[in-house]
Amino acid sequence: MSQNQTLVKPRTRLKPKTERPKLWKVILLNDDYTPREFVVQVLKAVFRMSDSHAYRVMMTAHQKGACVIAVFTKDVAETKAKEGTELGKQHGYPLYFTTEPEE
Ligand code: TYC
Repeated sequence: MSQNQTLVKPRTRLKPKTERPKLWKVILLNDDYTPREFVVQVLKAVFRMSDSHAYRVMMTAHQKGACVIAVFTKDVAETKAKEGTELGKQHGYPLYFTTEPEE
């Protein structure tokens, strides 16, 4: 066999492909007591939504019982859900944000 023949050997991957971190949904739950306008203010403050987007999200939760707001990494999702829920609590409202992993 020739000495300088280049052998191209398919190499099995040593470095595992980096998996994307799973994303978590932040979900707004409806309740009977929190004023609509307050929900809109919280959505704007915590999730940086425009007035019209916040209003649509609030109305979806109001009519359907819940509305997915956005997806974030686990840490960010939990922090934002806590911030929103805490703002409601500070004003005596049962406003509640929860999180769940995306499939
Ligand atoms: N249902 C509330 C009301 O009628 C308004 C509301 C909307 C509260 C969405 C929570 O996630 C919510 N005052």
